[in-house]
Amino acid sequence: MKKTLQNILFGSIILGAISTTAMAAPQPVDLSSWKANGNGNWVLQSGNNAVKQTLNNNPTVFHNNKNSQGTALSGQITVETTSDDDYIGFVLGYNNNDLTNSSADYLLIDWKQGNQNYNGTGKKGLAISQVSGVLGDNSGAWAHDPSNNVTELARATNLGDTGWVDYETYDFDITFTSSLVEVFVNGIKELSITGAFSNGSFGFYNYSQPNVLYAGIEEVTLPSAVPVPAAAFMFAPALLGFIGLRRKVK
Ligand SMILES: [Ca+2]
Ligand SMILES: [Ca+2]
Ligand SMILES: [Ca+2]
Repeated sequence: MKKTLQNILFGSIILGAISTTAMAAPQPVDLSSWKANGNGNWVLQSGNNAVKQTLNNNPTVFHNNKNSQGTALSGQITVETTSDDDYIGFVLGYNNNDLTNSSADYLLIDWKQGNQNYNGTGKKGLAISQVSGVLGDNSGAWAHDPSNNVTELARATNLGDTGWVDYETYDFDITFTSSLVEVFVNGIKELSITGAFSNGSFGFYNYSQPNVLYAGIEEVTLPSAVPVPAAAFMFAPALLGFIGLRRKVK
């Protein structure tokens, strides 16, 4: 388990719950049962623990087709080409075929490499948006245009105006709950939003960017929020100290 995921889990324990069960080390997620939507070509890699999307085309999603709220998700993403400069990322709270669903309601985490005028101005950088309806090859997906169903909620703290780099592998960690979504890149918190988020699946997202590899995906169920037992207040200072020590050595 990566340090960031451990910190998220310890943070959750302090905030709301004590788990009496030892957590098993997460296993890489088997992607062979995931579903592809839209105009992509998602090619499972040997072992079914990685997938590469190969087409420069309209929005496409590859998702786990189950409710994923209350989980912490992690893995690596790499663009394996120097060609093009477009969108890579994730969806949260997605339901099958939402790309073409006029009633769709989910979160889009997208990251563009370079600025580009096409359907409006597509800006480089990492952001999170609310999708409310069909997501197509238009100013919604390209420029986060609310009139085409995409409303940008926040841009990343450090990477909000910074594109991804060709052939560089990024670690990501995502916390997905009904009221909080956080995104860490290489262990650094980049996005944190609160709200009332709809349930649905976790998935990968590409728009107009070929040769995007997703690998090492892990999913851990977060401790559910329950009233904090008195013992938690005894443990919390020790845990905080522990996390503080870990953060200093990053
Ligand atoms: Ca490029
Ligand atoms: Ca482009
Ligand atoms: Ca393109």
